[in-house]
Amino acid sequence: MSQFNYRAPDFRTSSIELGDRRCRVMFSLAQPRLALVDGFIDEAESRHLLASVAGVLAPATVFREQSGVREVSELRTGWSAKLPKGGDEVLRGIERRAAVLAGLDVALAEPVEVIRYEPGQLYRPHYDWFDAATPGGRTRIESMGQRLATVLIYLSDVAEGGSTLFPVLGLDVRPARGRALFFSNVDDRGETDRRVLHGGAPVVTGCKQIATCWFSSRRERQSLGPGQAASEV
Ligand code: PD2
Ligand code: ZN
Repeated sequence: MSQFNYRAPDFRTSSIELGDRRCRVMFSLAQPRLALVDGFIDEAESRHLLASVAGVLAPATVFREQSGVREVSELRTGWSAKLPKGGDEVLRGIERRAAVLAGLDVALAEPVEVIRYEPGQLYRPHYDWFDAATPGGRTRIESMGQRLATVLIYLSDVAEGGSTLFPVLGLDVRPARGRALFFSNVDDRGETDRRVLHGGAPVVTGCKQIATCWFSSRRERQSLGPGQAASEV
C-alpha cells in the first residue's frame, strides 16, 4: 500500500497553466517528478517578498532528525525568515500558484521561507522529506505530516555559483529570477525518494535570494479554523 496518495502533475508539455498565469516549462523529468518553469513570479512580487523579510532575516537553521530540534549548522549557512501563511494578497497568490504547480491543496502549504545566501554561503545536500526511522522525523511526520513536494522560487539572478544541485540526478539548476523549480519528495508509490537529494552550491559572486514553499501531507494544526477537519493525502 502506498504511504501517501500523491502524484505530481505531468509536465511533458511546453507550458503549464497555474491559475492566474501560464508558465513556460524549461525542463522536466518524469521520474522523479521535477520541473523548472519560467515566469512563475514577477519582479514586483519578488521585491515584495524581499521587502517583507528585510530586517528580520536570521541565521538559517536545520532540523536535527535525531533530537527533533532546529539549530544553526555548517550544513546550511545563509540567512532566512518565514512569512506568515497567507499573510497578504501577494503571498496568497504565490502560495496558490505553487500549490497548482505541485498539484496539491494550498491548505497543505507550509509558511514560505525566504533565504539569502552571500558569497561562500551554501546548503549542503539533503532531503526535504523527514526520516520516519529517526525520533525527531517520526514526531514531525505524526504532527505535521511528511513533506510531499518542494517549490523553490528564485528571487534573484546570481553572478557566479549558487546553483541548486541534484548529485544523484546529475542536475545543476542555475538560479534565474522569476523561475521556480518543483520536485516531488515521494515516488509514484508514495515512498520517500532518495533520488531527490539536493543542495545549494556556495555563492561565489553576488547574492542568491530564494523563497521555498514546501507542501506537507497534513495541513498545519494551527491553520485549522473552527469546524474544519484536518485534510490528509
Ligand atoms: O537554495 C537552494 O538552492 C536550495 C537547495 C536545497 C534550497 C533548499 N534545498 C531548500 O530550501 O530546501
Ligand atoms: Zn532542500
